[in-house]
Amino acid sequence: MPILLYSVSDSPPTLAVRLALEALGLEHELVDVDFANGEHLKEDYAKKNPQREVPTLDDNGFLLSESVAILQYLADKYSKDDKLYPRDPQKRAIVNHRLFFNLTTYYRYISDHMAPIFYAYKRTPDTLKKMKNGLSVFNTLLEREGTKYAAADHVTIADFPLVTATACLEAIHFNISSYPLVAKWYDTFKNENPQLWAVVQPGMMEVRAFEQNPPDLSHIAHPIHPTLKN
Ligand SMILES: N[C@@H](CCC(=O)N[C@@H](CS)C(=O)NCC(=O)O)C(=O)O
Repeated sequence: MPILLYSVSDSPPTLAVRLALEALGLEHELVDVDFANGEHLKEDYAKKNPQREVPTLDDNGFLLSESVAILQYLADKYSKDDKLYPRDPQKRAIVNHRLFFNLTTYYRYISDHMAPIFYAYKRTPDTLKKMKNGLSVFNTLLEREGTKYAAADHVTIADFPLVTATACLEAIHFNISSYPLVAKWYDTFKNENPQLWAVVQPGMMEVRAFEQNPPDLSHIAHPIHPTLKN
């Protein structure tokens, strides 16, 4: 049975995992989760992922959620060499650092700033400030390490979620030129990896469309978002 990935087409963490599947050349099937109707919140889905989030991987019955854990698992299990996820402890530590930097800071603040599209929170000077701080830190990391990609001179799994997070900024027309090394890294990724960018671009365009016309999720009873029914 091929690998299954429970997915939402414009979800940045889902797209990051799809980049890994593509980079590893793994046969897989996307199982579309009907986010707009709260399918991920239902008990059936919660059996697969109690966090009620996408993505969730099903590798022949082995269920795994949290995109970073999935990226690490796929690279560990299926990579033919150690380029995408180096085995050298220090090189691997840099990749892990970038993955956690993205999860805890960079994407977190981008997502908080973007969330109003989906959940009618307010975009505030504070969400903007935190997002800009994440960008500034990423720019500094690229400057200090002097690498072409986020964690090495070649693509690693660290680039995947950082790219899909940055694609959200492109979707909402946030200009990243004040962070020149981030802008250069993002362009390099797109230009040197067109087959990977082709995975992300349609999702980025969907987020862009939602920025113009936010989806109406008000009918969904959601356990954590106070702007929806509880
Ligand atoms: N830390 C998780 C975050 C996943 C996540 O935030 N997924 C969003 C879609 S982009 C989700 O499923 N949200 C559920 C909801 O908002 O109800 C990961 O990296 O996999």
